[in-house]
Amino acid sequence: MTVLSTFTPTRIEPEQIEQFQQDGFLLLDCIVDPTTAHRLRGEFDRMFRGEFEIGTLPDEVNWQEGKSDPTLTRQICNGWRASRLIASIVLREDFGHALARLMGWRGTRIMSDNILWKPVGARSLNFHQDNSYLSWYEPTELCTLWITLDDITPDNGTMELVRGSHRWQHSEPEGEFHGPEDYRAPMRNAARRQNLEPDIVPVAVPCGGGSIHHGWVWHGSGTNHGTSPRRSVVLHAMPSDVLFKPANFSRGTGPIYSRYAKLGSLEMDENYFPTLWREDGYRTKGIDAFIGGPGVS
Ligand SMILES: O=C(O)CCC(=O)C(=O)O
Ligand SMILES: [Fe+2]
Repeated sequence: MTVLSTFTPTRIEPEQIEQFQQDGFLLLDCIVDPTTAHRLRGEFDRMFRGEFEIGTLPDEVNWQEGKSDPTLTRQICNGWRASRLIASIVLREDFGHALARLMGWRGTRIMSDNILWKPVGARSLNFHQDNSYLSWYEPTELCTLWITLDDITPDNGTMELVRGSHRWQHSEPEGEFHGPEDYRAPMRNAARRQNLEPDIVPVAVPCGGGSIHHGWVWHGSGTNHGTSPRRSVVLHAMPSDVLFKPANFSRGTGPIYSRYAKLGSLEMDENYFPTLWREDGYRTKGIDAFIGGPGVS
């Protein structure tokens, strides 16, 4: 049984930490309120039409209206660079605090955000372990806050998490990420190799709710067979003290995010991977001025 936790980001309870360590995830009843979810859905419309508020392009624009395959799930990564509304969610200090508490980190940086929109009929996202894409920094740790902007129904292609799979062996990415025929196959193969029976838990929560999952948890999502779209805002976060690992830039998402590596230094640049929260009170200067600038009401 998975209970829906109440999410008070600055007050993560010891029982929530225990459940997170056990299952590798938490399901949450309310992360953002309905008004915020409504505003975010409007921003999704604009961004997938190619209207980027700031004029900066996100790091990955994998779908645009009129140009891209309508059967694929729409995806933009690091939308926060292009939209202060997205930034006001994924750069929240209290979210950084909550993820650090669950992971036992001294601080939290954003690795990237993910803007996902699976319209009715749009295809699956392949099962994967997030950390297997991240060999470009170390320690390779990630924690993800996933927020749905629509009510989840049993058939509208919500994310599925496999309980306890953060303790499974680490697997390499396998197959196409967008729209594979059998989206659960890589996870089933991994389970078979280890003689394990997967316990698949759909993130079945109301609009504004969501989940937090550990970077080694297996997850993916099926085709949207429902009657309503499924949109999510995702914060992928890493520990504040990570460093680049130059030998591995060519793997996973390394070729995209290594463009922010400094010359002659393995340090992460605060401008591209800001620190959301740190136990000593530090937060990257300028985030709040950026978010609060004119144009965000
Ligand atoms: O929303 C989904 O279907 C998958 C999202 C995902 O892979 C993630 O949040 O790490
Ligand atoms: Fe993922």
